[in-house]
Amino acid sequence: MTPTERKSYTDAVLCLARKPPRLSTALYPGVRSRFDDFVATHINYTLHVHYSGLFLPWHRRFTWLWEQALREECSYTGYLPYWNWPLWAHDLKHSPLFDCSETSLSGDGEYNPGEQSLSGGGVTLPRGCGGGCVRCGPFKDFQVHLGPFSRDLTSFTDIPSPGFEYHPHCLNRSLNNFVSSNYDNETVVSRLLSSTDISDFQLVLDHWPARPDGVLGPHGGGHFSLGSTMQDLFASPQDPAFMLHHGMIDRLWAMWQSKDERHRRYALNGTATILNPPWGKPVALDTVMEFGVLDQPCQIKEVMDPMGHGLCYKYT
Ligand SMILES: [Cu+2]
Repeated sequence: MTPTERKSYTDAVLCLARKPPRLSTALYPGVRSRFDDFVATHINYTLHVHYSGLFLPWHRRFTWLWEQALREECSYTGYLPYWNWPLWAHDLKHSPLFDCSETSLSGDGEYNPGEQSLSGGGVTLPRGCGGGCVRCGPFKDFQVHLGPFSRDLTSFTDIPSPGFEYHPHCLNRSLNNFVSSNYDNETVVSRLLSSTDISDFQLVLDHWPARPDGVLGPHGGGHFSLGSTMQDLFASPQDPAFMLHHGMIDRLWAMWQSKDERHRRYALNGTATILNPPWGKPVALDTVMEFGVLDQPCQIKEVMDPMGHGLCYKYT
């Protein structure tokens, strides 16, 4: 993107953050803007659309709806950008995305001496470079309203506290080259694109190399390389980088699908429940996905082709 195109994108995002929400603030106290409608919708469906058969199709439509809102409600004339991870995986803060210039998505947060390294499942992720509030670039002093949620995936079966409560706080970033260079590099992307079937693709995306302990794949890697706002499984769309991260995931899925139309275009695997428990209902092409106030429900088969059913986009 040219610098002008980048600026028009962040201007449109800031515009959505100033527009009134469609969700009721009485029912969803933390929803204060149109931007927050997207965050709350993501929170609402989190326990269905992650680590499950709904992950790829649901986020495809979610990012498309975001692009539509930017265009229809904020006069954006460009496209949803994607974050091409390997280009800057070794040096996030000098990336045009995160250098904190006026044409970036802002950059690192202020240094927070209290930020800890993260351990779990046999891996330790060293702390990032920031850990505090973002104080420069287009999202300088940006206020988010929802979360934070606990990182523990296994301790709940319903939307946990703080739910949709109003908790104004700053956008937190902590750029982490260790995470991005290990989990979002060229080798990982090539491995993802050479996946043999959809379950292999999903495994590489979320756990690579394949381990039951939840080692990060490039999906988690992108989330964990940016800081605590982006690490939040429920409320991560509050980091303006979220949609670009998912743009890249969608791009790689689309590229992978188009390499073998017959076997991959409509390939699905998994259930409609997080972590695919044995009792989860397997997804199928006629499984209905919901988007709350963002859109009518639609069937999975309507999003399997980015050029079909009114989506009408492609990646170059
Ligand atoms: Cu998500």
